[in-house]
Amino acid sequence: MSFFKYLKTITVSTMSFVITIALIGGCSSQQKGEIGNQDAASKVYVAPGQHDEFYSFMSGGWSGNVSVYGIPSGRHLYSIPVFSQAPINGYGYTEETKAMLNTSFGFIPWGDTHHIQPSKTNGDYDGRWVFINDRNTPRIARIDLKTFRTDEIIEIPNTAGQHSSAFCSSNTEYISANTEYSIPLDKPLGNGVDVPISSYKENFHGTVSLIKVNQETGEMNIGFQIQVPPFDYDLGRFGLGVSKDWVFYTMYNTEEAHTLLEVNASQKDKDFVLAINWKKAEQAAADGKGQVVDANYDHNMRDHETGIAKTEVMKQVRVLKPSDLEGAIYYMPAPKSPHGINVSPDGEYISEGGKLSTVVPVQSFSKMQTAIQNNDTTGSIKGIPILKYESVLAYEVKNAGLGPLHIEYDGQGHGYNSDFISSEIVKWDLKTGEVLDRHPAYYSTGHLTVAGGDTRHPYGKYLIALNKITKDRYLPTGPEMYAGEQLFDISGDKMKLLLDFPVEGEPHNAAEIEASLIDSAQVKFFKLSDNKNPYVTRNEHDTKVVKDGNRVDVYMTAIRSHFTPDNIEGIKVGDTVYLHVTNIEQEWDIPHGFAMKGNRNAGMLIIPGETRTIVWKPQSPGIYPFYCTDFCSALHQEMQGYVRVSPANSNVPIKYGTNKDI
Ligand code: K7E
Ligand code: CUA
Repeated sequence: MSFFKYLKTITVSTMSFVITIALIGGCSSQQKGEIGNQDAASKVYVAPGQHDEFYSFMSGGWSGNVSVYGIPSGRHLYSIPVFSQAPINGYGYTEETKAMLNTSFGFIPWGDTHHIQPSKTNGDYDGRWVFINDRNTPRIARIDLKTFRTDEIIEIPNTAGQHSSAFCSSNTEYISANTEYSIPLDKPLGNGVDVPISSYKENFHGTVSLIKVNQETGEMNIGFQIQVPPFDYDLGRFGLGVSKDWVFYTMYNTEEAHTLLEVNASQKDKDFVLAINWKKAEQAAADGKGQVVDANYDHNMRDHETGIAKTEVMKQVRVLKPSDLEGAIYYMPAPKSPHGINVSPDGEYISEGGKLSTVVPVQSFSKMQTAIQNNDTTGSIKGIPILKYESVLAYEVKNAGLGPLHIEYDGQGHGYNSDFISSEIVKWDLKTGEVLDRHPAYYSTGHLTVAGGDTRHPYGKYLIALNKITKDRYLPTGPEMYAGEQLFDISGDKMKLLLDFPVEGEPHNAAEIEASLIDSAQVKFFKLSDNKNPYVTRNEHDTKVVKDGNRVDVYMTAIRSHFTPDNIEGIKVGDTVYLHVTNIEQEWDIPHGFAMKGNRNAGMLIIPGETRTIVWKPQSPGIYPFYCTDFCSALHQEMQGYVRVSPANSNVPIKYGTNKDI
């Protein structure tokens, strides 16, 4: 054993000992169900300087973003701005990033993220991208895992309350996104959008959208939509393995209620899973089936050359009807108001969390195929045949707890479901549905995630319960608290609770990707020579201030520990000043920040090799200091400058410089 390894062993065991003592000391945590032993502490202990085994990407719910944690430590590594402006680095405030938040409704600086899905190759994570939905303004984002940045956002027309999204097929051919709140549609799909709410049954529609992903670039484009009955499409999963050509969605409100849904959408004993053979649907679209209709939706992409996001307004979309998909679209009955749905790693089992039922039904893909061949149906709805519940059912998990919401698989022959009402995780045998273990969770679990649980080969080691109610688990932070996650060890017969950790916003869903798929490919800084931003300044000699009418462009550089220029005069009230700052460092983890006194805007963080632009409209004459916000060097405090703003009618000329009287 090397000396350092020896030292590490001592450190680990000493720390575990300390943690153990701490846990034993707190008997209240014992009462709350902790195992509180050295075993648990050492399993989540990642020594200083060591890295976690997994990245956990968590949706942020109403944060509108994605946060990234290390597993098993629960360390918060980063938050990725997606649908919400992020003053932390200027995302959505800088000229380069603003267009990412454009929509057909205008600039929308906030979102509600629910379902994160990593890209896949052959049904396993490939570490290229993660996709996530915005439920409120229907759109889907793609995050590049080399930079942990949002590279693309596409709006989804003809949908609302887009909850049943963003799910990814086995080879990232498609991302799927569906309507939760059905809406009226314009002609030729509907009778127009200005209709009475009470005409829901006649005039409202749902759509399923399949978004094609470019295999090289990741670029998304809506392949086609399918117009479906006005139910509330809730969650979905693509098949895997034997079922990989299919996609499955849960739905509620087959009652087609439009008010007091908590009562009116819970009338029927059964709702449905919608099953679509997306390969056949793709073929139907390629054959020209359906119709191409007018639409209006924004597609925002970051240009990799200039680093500037651009919006393309899209004007058309192809929409298919169930009648175009004969033999490729079916309903399978499910217990009332099902929520989560998942497909087992081999693709054979499809199970839903029937949140108002105490059983978890598990359907068999092979039985479903037989039922389709035998035309084993009980009628149809708007051209979609309904397969018989009993004909496709593999088994029901009895005693699945109260309020089963979500399901995951570990790849070792087990399924797990979360329970919102009885606050527990239930483990069952994937072949028989026999309940093998149950463990309390604190409290009211929504999604749960097994590391790699939605792939062909789940890692299976850890399960995370994403709990809604945090209550007494942490030091209180007033009336508002972050959600709390619980990490379980699922490597043995019995689930063991290892760790509680609070997380940003409300993570509805998470995905764990093994670190080795991502960490070695990280971009550390951008090559200055590759910077094609039209406002780049590659060296201090090229810095300048250009005034054209009321527009002033400041071409500025930042390097430890000064800006060039750092004294500027000749700017007047009424001018619009574009501050283009290029970080000319070429080293990892040396960002510079930029903030201007009185600017009605955020500051910005500029990564080495990049140019970022913030707009400033000075309101009154005076001297305006600016400074670097990121403690970049021992002389960081000195990284500052002054702008003189003169009255609108003054004749102070443009002058600028660093280390001279201008
Ligand atoms: Cu169950 Cu939006 Cu997937 Cu929350 S969702 S829990
Ligand atoms: Cu640059 Cu502080």
